Amino acid sequence: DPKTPWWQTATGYQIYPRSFCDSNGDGIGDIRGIISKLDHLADLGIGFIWLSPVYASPMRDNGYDISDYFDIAPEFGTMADFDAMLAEAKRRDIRIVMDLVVNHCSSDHAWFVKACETTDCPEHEFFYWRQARADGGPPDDQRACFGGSAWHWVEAVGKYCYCHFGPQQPDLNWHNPALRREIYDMMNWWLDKGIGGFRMDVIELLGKDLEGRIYCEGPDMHRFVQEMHRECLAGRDILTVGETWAATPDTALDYCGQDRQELDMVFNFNHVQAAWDPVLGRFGPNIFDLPTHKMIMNDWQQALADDGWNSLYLSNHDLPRPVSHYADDNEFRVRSAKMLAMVHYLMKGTPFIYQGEEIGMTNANFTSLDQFRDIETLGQLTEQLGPEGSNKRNEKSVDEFLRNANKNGRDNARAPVQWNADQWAGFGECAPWIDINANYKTLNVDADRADSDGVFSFYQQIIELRKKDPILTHGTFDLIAPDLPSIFAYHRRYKARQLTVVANFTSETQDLDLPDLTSIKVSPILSTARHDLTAPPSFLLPFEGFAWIEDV
Ligand code: ISL
Ligand code: CA
Repeated sequence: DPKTPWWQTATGYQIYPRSFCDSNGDGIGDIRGIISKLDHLADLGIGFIWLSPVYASPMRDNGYDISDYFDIAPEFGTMADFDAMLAEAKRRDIRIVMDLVVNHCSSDHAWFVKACETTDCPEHEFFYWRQARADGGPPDDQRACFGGSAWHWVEAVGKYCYCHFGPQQPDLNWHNPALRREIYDMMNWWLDKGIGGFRMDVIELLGKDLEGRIYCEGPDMHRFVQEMHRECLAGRDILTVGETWAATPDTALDYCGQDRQELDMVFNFNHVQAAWDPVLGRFGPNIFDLPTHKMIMNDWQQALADDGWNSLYLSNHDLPRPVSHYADDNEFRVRSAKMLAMVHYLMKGTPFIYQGEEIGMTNANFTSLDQFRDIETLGQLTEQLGPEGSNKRNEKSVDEFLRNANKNGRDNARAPVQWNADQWAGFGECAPWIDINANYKTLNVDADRADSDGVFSFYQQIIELRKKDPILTHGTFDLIAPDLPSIFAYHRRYKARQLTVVANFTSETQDLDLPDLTSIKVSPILSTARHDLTAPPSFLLPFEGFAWIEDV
């Protein structure tokens, strides 16, 4: 077999610490809470954790606004807790991949504080400053991701500062060499501690060209990622994955092609955005369409067939719950959860499971605006309906916003992990910082794990298969019947063996008369509903999935 890096057979698991497990009864998940659940993750079989930020932060964006890259936020614990987590994870053969948020920092970071005190300190150049227009307005009309102008007026400096996300997340000026040196030293400090690599937050935004109004994939971005590779990543046995909303099958290899010396893989968001309203974005209605989804998956599989590597995921801390978004979170919830995992995690790439997905958790379904916590959701609320008291806010418009935020807002994934049926769902000992989904009494880790036919045990099987069967690591990918509106089917082939995956994305039984399907006796490897199948079925039950391997 070709030489296989560990991250090609390992499965990842994303932890959003605030919502994972609260060890000390303050309502906020923390590092000690994570340590207490490492056995759960070891049982699942994962090889690494992607840990969302735990660094010191005022938490305006729940840690994606870092005020000290060398320290741990007190609500999450201490550096000693972090080191203990690293060691405890290592004991279980689990690596820890850190979130690297270096497109911006917090306005509480010492760099920004100094940058505002005086203009002739090196730190002042770490940020982007512009004069006001003659009328006092911002240099241009760019909107911030979380609402309002992207140009934030800083009175002490008498200039505008560029903030792509929120006004307290000033963008870092990557064209400044001293800034880059600071970042690389910081990265090496963490890598020397023995972490398993980095997930790189909005890496495509580095080196933006504000004059030319090119924010994403600007002219110097790849140069900086290559420099980062030379300075920090080269020669280390780590995993790197970039968050890239703009990457396409045509540009993916610019980040992860072997000869590029940049990253191991990126997160593809083409399928995520394809389900968003073209104008209203994520807060518009959901327009998920299976043929489009299949085409995008196929394009990425083909583009990275021989070079680079795919990441595979169904959700993360910014996205809705997969059963709610792609399938059914009600009657067929369990079957849907298994089917989605089967279809996506048997493709070529490294799966990233988001916390709670391994038991098929569902969207939060809030009923009132005051339950939302997310800076983006609240910012977009104001952006779309005006501030509280505005005449654009009425029962109808609020209802509609609620409906859309419940479908696609970021708080869906941030409701606490449901561990058991006790009060507070076993998350902690008091009301958490964000509401628990009422379905925790029946939908929880204890209940699901007690069921040998539950979602967890199905995920265990997938993860185990990925570790041991090279067809999953190296096999080719061929989509079957791309236009079929209700069925996702594909083949993978490696060394005279063929894997076939078929799945029904609808709530109705579907006939299965696809071309390219054999009818000989086969060995099923995964089945989401019927366990007595010994040949490819002639129909699929609602949300049923089936996978088998045969010699060819
Ligand atoms: O969906 C989005 C764009 O409309 C944003 O919510 C998207 O999540 C963001 O562009 C990129 O996300 C990453 O960086 C953000 C942070 O809030 C997210 O949690 C993180 O994943 C700023 O650091
Ligand atoms: Ca806590």
